[in-house]
Amino acid sequence: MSYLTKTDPQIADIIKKERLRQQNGLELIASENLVSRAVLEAMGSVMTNKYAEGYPGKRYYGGCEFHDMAENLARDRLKKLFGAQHANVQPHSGTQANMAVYFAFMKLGEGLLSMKLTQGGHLSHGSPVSFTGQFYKVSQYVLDPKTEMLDYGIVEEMARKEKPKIIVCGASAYPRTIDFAAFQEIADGVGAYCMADIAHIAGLCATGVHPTSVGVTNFTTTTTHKTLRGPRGGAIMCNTEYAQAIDKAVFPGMQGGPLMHTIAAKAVCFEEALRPSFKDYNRQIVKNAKVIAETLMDNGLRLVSGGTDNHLMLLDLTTQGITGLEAETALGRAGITVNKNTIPNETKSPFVTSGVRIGTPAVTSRGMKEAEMREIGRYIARIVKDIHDEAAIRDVHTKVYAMASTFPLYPE
Ligand code: DSN
Repeated sequence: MSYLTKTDPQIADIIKKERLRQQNGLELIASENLVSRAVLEAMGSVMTNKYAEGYPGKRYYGGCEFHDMAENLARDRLKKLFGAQHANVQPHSGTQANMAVYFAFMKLGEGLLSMKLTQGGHLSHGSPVSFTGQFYKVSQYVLDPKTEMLDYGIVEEMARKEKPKIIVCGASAYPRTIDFAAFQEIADGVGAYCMADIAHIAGLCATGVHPTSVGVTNFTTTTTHKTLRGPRGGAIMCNTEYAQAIDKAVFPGMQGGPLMHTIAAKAVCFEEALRPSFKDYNRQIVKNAKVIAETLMDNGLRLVSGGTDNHLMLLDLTTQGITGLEAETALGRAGITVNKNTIPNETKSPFVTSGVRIGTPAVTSRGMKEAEMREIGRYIARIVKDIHDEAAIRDVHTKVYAMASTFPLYPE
C-alpha cells in the first residue's frame, strides 16, 4: 500500500491496523473468511472503473468486451463448481440474491415460509425488521424443542396450513445437516417453490462435504465470501427454465451496474474452489469445528443440539449465568473474535442474547488443524467459565498471540 500510504495516510493507517488485528487474533466468526491474494488483487483492479449494466453480449454501455469475458468466466466456473444449469453472479449480497428470487416468483402479500431468526434463520428470510417481513405474509417454522434440530414434520404441517408461495431452507446459525430434498418434496406437495439459501455452507456443498441443494431445490442462493472464500457478494443458481425470470429480477429489477471488480474476483474464487485442495480445505473446516465442539462439551459446556455437522456451533451460556454479549466481549479481550447469537427459545434481545456462534472457516484458512482447535476450545472454555478472571484473559491473550504468529494471514 505504498501509494495509499503517501496519498491518504489516515485510511492507510486504519487498513494497517485492521490487518494487524486480523493477524494477531483468532477469527471465529462463522460467516467470515480470508480471501487469497489473487482474490484481493482482482478486487483492487481497474475492473472497478466500468459500468456494465446488462449481461454479457447485451450491455447498455460500450467498452464491455473484457467485462463480458470476466462475467462469462465467473458464470461458467460457478455452474461447473455446482453442476448448475444457470448462474447469475451479479447480486451484490446474499440478501439481494434472496430478494431477486422473491421478486421473480412471489407477488407482494403472498406467503413465505422460513426458519425463525432466533432458531437460526436469516433476516432476509422474513424477519419483521427486514423488507421480507413487510412485503410478504410470513410464517415461520421452529426446530424440534428437544433435539434442537429441524423436524420436517413441523415444516410440512406448516406448509399444508399456510400454503406459502416460497419455502425457504438454509440458515445462518444452524449447526446440523439440512435435508434439501425433504424441503423440495414438502414444497412440491403444496405447490410451492423451494429456495435454498446456502450462504453459510456453500463451500461444503460445492465439495460434497454437505449434500448440495443445486439441482435439488428450485433455486439456490448464496454469498461468495463465507465457506466459498471469495469476495463479499452474492449469486443465484437455478435450472434453465427459471433463468430469464431470475436475470430480469436482478437487473433491471433490483440492481443497476454490477460490481465488475467483485465479479472478476468471484471468477478467481470459483477457479480456486474447483481445485482438489478446496475439498480438503472444506473437510478440514468440519473436522476443526468438531474438535472445538468436543472440547467445549468435555469442559462441561452446552452446545445447541449437542454438537455440529458443519462449520459452526452455538454455545448456550444460560447455565454459565452470562450473556452472549458478555462472552463476546471477554473473548474479544483475549484476542478471540466470535459473535453473540440468539439460541432456540431465546429470552434476551438480539443485542444481548444467551449464546455465541463459533465457526472455523477463517482459522482453517490459516492452516490450523485439530491440535490448535483443541487449544482454542480450552481457551474459550476457560474464559466463559469466569469472564471476570483478568489473569486468565491476559494469559489466553498471550497464548492466542503466539498461536496467531505461527500462522500468518498471507505467508510469503
Ligand atoms: N450476517 C451473516 C452472518 O453472520 O451469518 C449472514 O448474512
